[in-house]
Amino acid sequence: MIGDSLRHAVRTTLAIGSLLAGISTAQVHVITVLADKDSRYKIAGERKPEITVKAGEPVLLRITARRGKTWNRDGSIHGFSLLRAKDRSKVPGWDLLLRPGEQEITLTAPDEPGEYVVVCTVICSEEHEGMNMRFVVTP
Ligand SMILES: [Cu+2]
Repeated sequence: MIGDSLRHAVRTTLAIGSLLAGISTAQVHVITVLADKDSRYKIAGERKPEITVKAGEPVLLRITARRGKTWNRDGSIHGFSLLRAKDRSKVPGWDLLLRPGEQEITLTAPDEPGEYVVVCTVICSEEHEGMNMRFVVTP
């Protein structure tokens, strides 16, 4: 009797869990980026990497980072920091430090549509200043 109700409770919990998982994976915008050893962001299939998101949408950033010539004492090898293009101000929650290998970060797209830029914040080589990419938020 107790066993039955426990099994029922477990089944119900699993059902709700897979339902929620289905909803979240359907809505989240997965973006795959390579922060490469030559101090460049790369996106598969794009000659010039660029990210476009919808204002306020959930984003799963899947980044693989490869070590350049230099890195931070704390082990960060590249940064991924989002700035508003008009005044270069940082977007809260989007100031990331990357470790070697693949990492996944859950984020929320900025609420304000417009032009942004992603910049590296780790001095990763003499090419570091050129490590940036366009980021567009659509309404
Ligand atoms: Cu870098």
